[in-house]
Formats: sequence, C-alpha cells, structure tokens
Amino acid sequence: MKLRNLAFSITAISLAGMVSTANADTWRFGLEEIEGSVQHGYAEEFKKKIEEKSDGDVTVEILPYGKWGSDYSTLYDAIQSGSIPLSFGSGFLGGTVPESQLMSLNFIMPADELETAKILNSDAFMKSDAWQQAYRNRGLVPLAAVPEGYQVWTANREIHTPDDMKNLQIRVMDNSLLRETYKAYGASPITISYGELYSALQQGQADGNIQPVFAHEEMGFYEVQDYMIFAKQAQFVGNVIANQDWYEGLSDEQRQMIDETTDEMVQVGHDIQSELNETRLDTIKEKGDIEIIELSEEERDQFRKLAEPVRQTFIDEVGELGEQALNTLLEQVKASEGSESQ
Ligand code: 6CS
Repeated sequence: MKLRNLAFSITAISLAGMVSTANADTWRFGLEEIEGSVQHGYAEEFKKKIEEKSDGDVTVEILPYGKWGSDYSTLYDAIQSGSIPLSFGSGFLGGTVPESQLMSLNFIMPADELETAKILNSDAFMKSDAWQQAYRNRGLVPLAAVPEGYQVWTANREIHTPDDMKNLQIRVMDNSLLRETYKAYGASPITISYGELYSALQQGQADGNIQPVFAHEEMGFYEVQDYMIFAKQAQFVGNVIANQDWYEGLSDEQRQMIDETTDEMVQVGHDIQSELNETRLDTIKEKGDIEIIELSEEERDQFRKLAEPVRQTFIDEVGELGEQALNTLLEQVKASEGSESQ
C-alpha cells in the first residue's frame, strides 16, 4: 500500500500503551518503512527464525512505518526509552548517533552488494569497539547492517555530470553528511519527511530524490519524476539496533540466538533486497514513463572525485569514534579479495 493512501489509516499506537501491554517475551521491532519493503521482508524472516529458535518463548511483533507513528524521532526516542527495543535506523539516525552517518558516505564500499553486507556484518567491523561504542554512548547496540540496494537518483531533469546537478533541489534524509555530499556535487539538498515526500515532489517543492528502487516504486515517487539515474555511488544501509538495557537484560542464550540469526540474515537479507529491487524496477518500467539513465564510468568518476573530501568532513564532524570506524571499514574493504569498489 502506498503511503499517500495510508495517511488516513495510520493507527499510531500510543507508546505509553505499548509499554503497559508489554510482555517480557514479546520483542517489538520498529521499521522505518511500510509493509512490503526490504525492512519488512527482513523483519518477517528475522521473526520466523527467532520464534523457531526460541521454541515459541519469544514472539516478535513487527511495527511498520505508520504503525508506531511517522516521525522518525518518535521511533528513535522509543528505542532509546526501551518501549520499542528493536528497530531499524538509517539516514535519519544521524541526529541520534552521528557516527551512523558513516553509512551515508559515497564511493567507499565494494560494488558487489553481498560483499558489502558481509563486510558490514563482519565481527571486525560490527563488533569493533568504535562502532559498538558509538551506539552504546546513546543507550543503543548495533546488531546488524542491511544493505537495501543502491541509492538511485530521480530528478525532473537529465543528470550525467555534476554540472547537470547544479542547484538541483534534491531531497535527502535529515543527515548532515548527505547534505555535504550533495553540496559537493553542486546540488542544493533539502530535507522533507518520508511521508510528505510524494506530494512535495508532485508539487515541485523538490526537484529530485534519492531512494533504493523498491522505495521509489512502493511510495509512488517515480510517478512524479521524469528521470531515474543509476550512478552506483552508494547503497542504502539500514542498521538493526537494540535498546542497550534491554539487550543486556537478555539471557546469554537469547543474545547468542540474535547473533546466530543476524549472521544467517546476511545472505537472506541480500536475497530479499535484490529480488525486491529487481521486480520493482520491472514494475516501474512497465507502469511508468520515467526515463532510465545509467552513468558511464567517466561520468561516475566526476562524482567520485567530489565525494572524496567528504570523508574528512565526516571525521571533522563526528570525531574519533567515527574516524576509527571509518578506518576499520576501509581496511575491511581493502582486504576483501577481488572486489571492485564503487
Ligand atoms: O528516504 C527516507 O526517508 C526513507 N527511505 C527508505 C528507503 N528507508 C527509510 C528512510 O528513512
């Protein structure tokens, strides 16, 4: 169901109500995306595995976007307070965990999406002191990273080079690293909430948008844009995070069960996202009249060069833990054999 149709059917559950009905064995899992999304597909498989492994002792209750409300700060506050102990957090999470913006840097990961998922979920990165500490300093624990597909641009003008992007009012998630990246490309980035984006694009309040293909389709964004541009500059990464007190209050067996499940979900999550992005692209091609552009290597190089200094902006903005996490990630990317980079 497209979000614009969902607006009036949102059943925002009161968070206070959630706490009072909480049951020790019900794990609420908040999503930033609607039913049918990559986050939803991931959460459904996660639920199945956890409920099986726990022999029915644990029930996972999935709360898609709209079910818990629609302003991401409500969701992140609920994770920090523990009323929703498990959740996805991505681009908007930068206000809560600045280091998480590492996932927004362009041109740093391998081109291969499964390889990216393996690196991000390796113990060397996910369990590194810097990545763990960045979240734990805010009462959270990072459990997994889920690449949801390449971030694809749409715009109401053709884009091949940074010159074409000049002053383009492109909508980015509320994340200063994304804003800096798109300023470096010459655009004029603006932030609009996910739920208001369709009408903002329709009414010309923004000229462009960035999403994985499945989201362009399920939110209907492609219907109100003229060009869809594949630059392969970055993948969208959703972080699975937990409330720290909740996580530490689990038994060793339960924490082990989560670890085992998130490990298994690396391949499963990749399969979910690649299938969904592929079929949704077919739908866009069938139903829409949006023109699809794939940038050449020479065109991509122009953006790559402009993105590089933003790594230093990231370090300057978030400090030591961010720098350590970035270095660990770059070491892992370098060590990943035979994998061409973005
Ligand atoms: O652009 C956004 O705001 C949202 N897009 C996706 C694909 N997931 C969550 C994110 O916040």
